[in-house]
Amino acid sequence: MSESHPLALCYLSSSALPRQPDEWRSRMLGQVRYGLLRGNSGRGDWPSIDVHTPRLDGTGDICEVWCAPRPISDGTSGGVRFRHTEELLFGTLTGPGTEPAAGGTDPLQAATAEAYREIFQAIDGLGYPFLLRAWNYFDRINEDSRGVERYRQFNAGRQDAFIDAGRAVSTNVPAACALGALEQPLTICFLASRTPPLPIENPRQVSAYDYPPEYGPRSPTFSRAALVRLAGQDVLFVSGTASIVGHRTQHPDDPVAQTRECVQNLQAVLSQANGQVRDGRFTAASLFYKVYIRHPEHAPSIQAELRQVIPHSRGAALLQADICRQDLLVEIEATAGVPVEVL
Ligand code: 3EB
Repeated sequence: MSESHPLALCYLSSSALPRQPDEWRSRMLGQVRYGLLRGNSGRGDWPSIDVHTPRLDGTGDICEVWCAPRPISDGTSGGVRFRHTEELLFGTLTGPGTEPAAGGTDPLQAATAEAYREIFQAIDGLGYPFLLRAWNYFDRINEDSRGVERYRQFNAGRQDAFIDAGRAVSTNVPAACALGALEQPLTICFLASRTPPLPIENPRQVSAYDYPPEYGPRSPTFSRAALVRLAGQDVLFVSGTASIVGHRTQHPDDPVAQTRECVQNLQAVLSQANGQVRDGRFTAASLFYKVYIRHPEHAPSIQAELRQVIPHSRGAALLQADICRQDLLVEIEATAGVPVEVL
């Protein structure tokens, strides 16, 4: 692992974590463990969450580990567990499970608003006010509860919290993703910084914060990517990227065509970002991908297509998850500009 970079990524199984040298583990900002999980092995002295998204490309789990040269300190703030460096803060938060409550606002909307309030309180209080990237997971994302789809309730709660905190709900918004995982209480991890990112949009797509109301009364609050310069290193956090052109889903019944469309959208985002950086070009081939797939039986054809269209990538983790629109079969995300180690 590159020791000089302000931010680096490592992918390994949780069983391999304890085998890493202490010095390596001392650089961990935090960990996200993906798979069909039992128990909570692989936990340590850093923020950590488990995401119940079975692996479709192997057995066991895969941990995404964020590393930094010398994390300065860690702690908790409300429900947020965090660890930070001079420039960056990684945090995790797990909300309450969403048992339907009697009457009032739907519990997921309220839980989401509360979670984001706690995140904003934490990052504002600690001096890392710029939310760069958020990963959101919760169960039954496409199910209705009280006549409203849970993803839409999540969007309402998220937007409530941004507004209550006096934050922008368009243009200057973080990169994000929101996926459905199995029996998953609202679970969020995020990166925040001391310096503001540059939000990146995709010219092929309507900005999500400008989606028309047919996708829900409250628009999603995210940008297509967030570009941040950390000690001379340009890092690009690419949001979950799906088969959407304009605001419409493309190829509703064709997982392979959706995969191709996702990659075209990714390329468009990378190329927008490349127009904003002085040196170094972000390329699709240099990335390691997380690929969320709705139906496990689509995994082989999606994987084959990805190998065709991005032949020399650093690889990918294929995970079973529900995507936020019923007709989306696949969603792809990555982080560019960070060294990636796949152990
Ligand atoms: C889309 O482009 C697909 O609600 O945070 C992608 C990334 C999607 C982030 C979110 C949703 C989110 O609209 C879905």
